[in-house]
Amino acid sequence: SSCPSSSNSKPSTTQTVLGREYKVDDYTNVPASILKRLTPNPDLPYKPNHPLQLLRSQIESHFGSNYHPMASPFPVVTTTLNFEDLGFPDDHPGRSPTDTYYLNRQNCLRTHTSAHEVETFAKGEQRWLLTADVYRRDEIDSSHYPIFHQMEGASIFSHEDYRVGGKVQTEVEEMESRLSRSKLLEIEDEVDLKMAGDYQKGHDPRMAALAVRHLKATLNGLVLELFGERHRFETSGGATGSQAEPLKVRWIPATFPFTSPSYEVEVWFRGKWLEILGCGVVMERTLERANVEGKLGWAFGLGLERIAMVLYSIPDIRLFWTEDKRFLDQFQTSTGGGAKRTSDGGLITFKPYSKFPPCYKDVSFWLPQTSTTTTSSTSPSSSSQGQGTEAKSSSSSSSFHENDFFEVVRDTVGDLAEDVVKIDDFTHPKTSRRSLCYRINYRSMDRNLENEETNALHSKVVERLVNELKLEIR
Ligand code: FA5
Ligand code: MG
Repeated sequence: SSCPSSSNSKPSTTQTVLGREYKVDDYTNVPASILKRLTPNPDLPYKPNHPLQLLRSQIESHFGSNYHPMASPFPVVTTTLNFEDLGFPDDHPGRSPTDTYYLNRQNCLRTHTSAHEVETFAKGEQRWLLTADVYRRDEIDSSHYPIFHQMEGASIFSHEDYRVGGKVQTEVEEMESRLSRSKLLEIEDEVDLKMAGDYQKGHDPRMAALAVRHLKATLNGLVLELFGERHRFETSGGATGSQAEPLKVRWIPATFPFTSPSYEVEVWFRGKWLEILGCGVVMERTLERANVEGKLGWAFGLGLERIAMVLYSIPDIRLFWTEDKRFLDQFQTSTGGGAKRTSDGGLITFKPYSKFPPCYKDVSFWLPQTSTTTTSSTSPSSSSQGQGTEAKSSSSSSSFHENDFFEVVRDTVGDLAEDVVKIDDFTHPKTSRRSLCYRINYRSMDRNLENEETNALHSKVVERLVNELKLEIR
């Protein structure tokens, strides 16, 4: 697919990514700051005992030898793999260049590990786990980062295995009875099948229902493994689980173009519902594209950072990228295999080292005037709509999209931006021109930022906003 480099190809019309060449076109939007972080063999680019690595191994060993851990594939995928094969309609908001990094119209940085479902099933894999770096243009705060990691898991069985008393039923009953004995898990599941999406046309509803039960028992077991012990530890001060509150999990109906029925799983943890994964019964389309016949099953995709932040009390997503030993050393006390415990049997909890002072800088600007400005004062707010179909409205007026603003900030100052919030949104009553004000909070995780350095960074950001986004500073 990539054109061979020839002496007459102009350097400005192609871009080389890890030795592969991509033709630049009107969709190309991957900034240098992201390009330089792609790694040739992105098998979690971390040191041993990095918290993401610990979490990944804990999940892999929980799933055991039935599930084959796959190597992380190359991060650039075709839009066919990332979207079309999975049934994303052409106008799905997740496909917009405001949300996705494109090398060109045909190739993007994968936005989710589901991009590898078709290939993996096509290899004949039936029960597998695949962990990889994924990329999304998104807002800037303590839980969003343009690069994060997902783990995809899937399990398919042949129709034969779904018969009464067959392999699937046996496994389901085993898992369900283990869960009910644990008494640690309270599952809220008042999901009406209609809301979670119908069983698929080609599926025998009894098989699909059993696949859903298998999915639920499997993932409830994972939740118990990840959060159960910690929960017991916290609510009863380390005592045994007898009087501990059960861990609450809920299954929320969801919509993904590549599963039906579909769910999001949330866990009640430290006073909040935390979304940890999306999942569902794999669309027939996916298996057809993979040339797999006579099988059905489920897939899930979970966000490793989000879970690790909660499990290990990591307050800021940028910490996963720090080289600071004060962070990394805290996870070195493993006891081997899985390693979620310290040497004295406690659970690893990150102890934040002293925070350096923040430094706020505001920037106010008028949006560029466009020919047909249907200015609306409703705030566009968060742009991330994930890979489901719960589309949020993106930016209202003109061609401005928040993610372009965030990208300039990220690309200019990197991890020195802690968060960016919109603090004003105003439309002039006479001219109908719209003005926005954002507050950028500059703070290093590792060192003190001098005011002069921050000023210089901020001026650079402002300069790029003017030159690249044509914003008029107020
Ligand atoms: C997906 O990406 C689907 N591919 C998941 C899936 C797989 C559904 C297989 C069905 C079958 P979503 O966009 O909701 O869905 O992301 C999945 C998880 O990734 C979220 O639950 C969250 O834990 C994590 N996540 C999403 N966006 C971010 C982000 N910007 N930063 C960190 N973690 C994120
Ligand atoms: Mg989601």
